[in-house]
Amino acid sequence: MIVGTAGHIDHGKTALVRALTGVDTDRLPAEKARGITIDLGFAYRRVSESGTLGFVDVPGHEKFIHNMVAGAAGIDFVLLVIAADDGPMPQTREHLQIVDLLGVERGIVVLSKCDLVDAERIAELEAELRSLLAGTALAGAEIVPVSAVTGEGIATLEACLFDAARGMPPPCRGGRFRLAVDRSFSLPGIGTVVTGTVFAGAVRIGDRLAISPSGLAARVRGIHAQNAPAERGEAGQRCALNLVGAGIDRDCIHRGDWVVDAALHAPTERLDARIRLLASEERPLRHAAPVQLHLGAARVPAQLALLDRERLLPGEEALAQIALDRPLGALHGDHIVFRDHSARRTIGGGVVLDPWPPQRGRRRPQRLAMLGAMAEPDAQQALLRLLSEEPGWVDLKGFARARNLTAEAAEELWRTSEIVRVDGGGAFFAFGRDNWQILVRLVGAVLAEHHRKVPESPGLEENRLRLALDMRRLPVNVFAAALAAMVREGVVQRGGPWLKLPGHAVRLTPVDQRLWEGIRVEMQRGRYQPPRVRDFAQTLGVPEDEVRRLLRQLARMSLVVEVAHDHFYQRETVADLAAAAHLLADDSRDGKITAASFRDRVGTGRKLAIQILEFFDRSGITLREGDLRRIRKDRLAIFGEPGSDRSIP
Ligand SMILES: Nc1nc2c(ncn2[C@@H]2O[C@H](COP(=O)(O)OP(=O)(O)OP(=O)(O)O)[C@@H](O)[C@H]2O)c(=O)[nH]1
Ligand SMILES: [Mg+2]
Repeated sequence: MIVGTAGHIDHGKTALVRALTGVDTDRLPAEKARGITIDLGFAYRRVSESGTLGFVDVPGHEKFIHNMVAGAAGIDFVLLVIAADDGPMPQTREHLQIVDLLGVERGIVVLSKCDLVDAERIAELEAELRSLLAGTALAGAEIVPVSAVTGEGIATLEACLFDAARGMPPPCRGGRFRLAVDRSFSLPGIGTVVTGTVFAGAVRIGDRLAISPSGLAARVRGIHAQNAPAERGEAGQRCALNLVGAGIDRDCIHRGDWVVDAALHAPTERLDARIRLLASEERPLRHAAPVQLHLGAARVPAQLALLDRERLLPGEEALAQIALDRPLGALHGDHIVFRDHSARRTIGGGVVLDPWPPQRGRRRPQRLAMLGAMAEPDAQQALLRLLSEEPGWVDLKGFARARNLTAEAAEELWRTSEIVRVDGGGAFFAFGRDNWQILVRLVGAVLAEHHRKVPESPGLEENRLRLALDMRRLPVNVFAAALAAMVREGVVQRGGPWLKLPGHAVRLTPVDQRLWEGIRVEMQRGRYQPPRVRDFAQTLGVPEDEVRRLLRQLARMSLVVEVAHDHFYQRETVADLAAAAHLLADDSRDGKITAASFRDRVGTGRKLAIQILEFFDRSGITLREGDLRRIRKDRLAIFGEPGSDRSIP
């Protein structure tokens, strides 16, 4: 369990941590000189059976709230320290608001410096504190009076703390590894060390990880978990990682970076979130307000764009898109805190819904409905709700990454959900079953309509089909994956670049049919040396363009093949020629053929024989090696069975 302090300056946070751990966490010379905490302090306390408690001591000074937020992100338990003589002060309230916004649900209120006041004052304060805590996650928290000077109450506090540690739900071990870096330094003889709180997953010595947002790769050479050497570290612990790798040194890793499983490295400059403006704010938050955003241990200037309203009143919630001044690692469910742009006060916070949102159409009703679905805490509920909203498909890789699902957890989720999965180009998409049926029917209807209207067309090209779906325009990659699945299922067939319904065959117009019959007679007569387009035009008295158009259409129908420019063969004839080349190769000593031997075998002129062989090279039937060619038997069938003409010379 990781315990964080919180509270106003000078109220005794550091003294309390020393009373609990024996460690003075104020180590900086400036801290010693001024008697205040400036940066985060860390200490540990071994507790027999429930392991070790990690303490993060934060500064109370209002100038160092950014350090406080970085330290408080990721703590499990808060000690809100309030000096009994002073009572609640401005940073008491602000720190309380911050831990509340960060979603810290467990904690104890510590009334410090009890040696300075009488029992009556303590009783009075307890009543005052109850109203301060009302409406926050600490509303029901225990209030423990202590004195770090006399030691009064420390044993009671310890007992409460150990109880809490035992009662802590085991940290959610699921998810890929993710550590929020709060320090990076280098140790002689060891090298680069980063420390931070593990937000999710586990790490082992030897693991290869990424630094985010920089993307540097690092290997874990050593681990300290909760201040002790360890083979592994996991969620709910503070860890120090000794990292090695090209370009890895203490200056390339900073507070606010993440050390993550490489699959989680996807920095973003835009977040969609559900946000809340503190009730203590005097004015509404206007659209496009500039703020300082805190996420994990990071702090970055940002702009808040309200999505579902023009202004946000104090105490209200809204959906917002946050544009960041520089990229940041973020995942669904991450808590954020924002302060005014000059960082003088905390004004609100929230939870990340979509770490990679679109900028265009961000306020459209469909998009807001998607955000509503993403707000579902349960991954399966969220997935199914997303699939029932427009546009009806989900990028599964993105979904698994946003929710930090391991490969196994993701696979299990896909398997147990009523979804249709399609894949293409390394991406995976899901459709809800109903939506998938609608899409299949729509594709079928569009193709059927096209076949009816233009029976001589072999089908629709992929992009024309996609655009014809009208209402359900899918991105190119999603549509390609969906179409590939439909082709596999056999509901759609692919012929070259054309998509058609099974059973659709191109029908020629009566005029074309007659022309084709004339051409075919001539082709068969010419056998391995059929006439060219110009010859047909002359003998049949038809314009060249007409002959060429028809032959190209016949090529799409796989009836003829353009072996050289304007030189078409019947498909069976090409299969015959391929078989001839094959036989010739079999007859030769080395299994190879020459242009001359092929010419002799098929009885054409030399120039044409070479054109045919070059066509075979292009279509992969032959493999050229200088003047020789080998036959690729696996490609022989691409022009189908040889034709009726088995009298191969
Ligand atoms: N009498 C008395 N003095 C205390 C007690 N706890 C802390 N102090 C004194 O109060 C002063 C401030 O204590 P710190 O622990 O440094 O306070 P802090 O909350 O850590 O202050 P920042 O980190 O700067 O916000 C020191 O001079 C302490 O000796 C206590 O229980 N009783
Ligand atoms: Mg301190």
